[in-house]
Amino acid sequence: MGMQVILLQLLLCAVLAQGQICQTSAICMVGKIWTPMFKVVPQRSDFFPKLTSSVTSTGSSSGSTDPCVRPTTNCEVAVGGGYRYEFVSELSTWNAANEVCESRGASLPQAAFQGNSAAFSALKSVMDCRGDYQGYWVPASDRMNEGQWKWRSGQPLTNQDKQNWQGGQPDNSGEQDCAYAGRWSGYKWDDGDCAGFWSVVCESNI
Ligand SMILES: [Ca+2]
Ligand SMILES: [Ca+2]
Repeated sequence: MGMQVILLQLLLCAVLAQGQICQTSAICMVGKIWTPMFKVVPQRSDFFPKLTSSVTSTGSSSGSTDPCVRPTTNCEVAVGGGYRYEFVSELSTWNAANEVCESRGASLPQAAFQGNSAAFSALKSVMDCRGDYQGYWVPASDRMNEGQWKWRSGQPLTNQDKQNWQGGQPDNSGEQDCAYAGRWSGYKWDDGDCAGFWSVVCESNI
């Protein structure tokens, strides 16, 4: 990725953050993609209603000082319901999130949101693992046809799938076409900007 692209992403982040502070601490390789490691610091209490100012992660930390090496914890991988879940990225766009999972032979979490409660419990334990990440991408979008939500695989969302939405969502506020699960709602979904930045857990069959 060239510097111009990185600068563009910085600009995008600044625009999309809308009142939050956008910082980049390092340019790191995520999967095969050079990615700025943004730290979006929420300032709007209405956007992150349950965010606390000092949240520490659970589990043991590796204590690395390399900005491209996340402190690892013993709760970033979990297995349940026939699926394996692994935390792989702090902040990615929806496209990059799908690509980083697919490059690992996995996908963003889908089975966990389709009634597989053991899978959801495993996914939740990974999403809860690091308390400072507030949202996680879901492989569903309505980018092709507004209001026609589909899984990344192309399958339309069923009525049961749609029970994942938070109350009042999806609202397409300001053009929102990609789904993410918000910690503050118990990981119910909101539609967000596909170029926004949320965290990434990958799902794979075991
Ligand atoms: Ca939309
Ligand atoms: Ca929304």
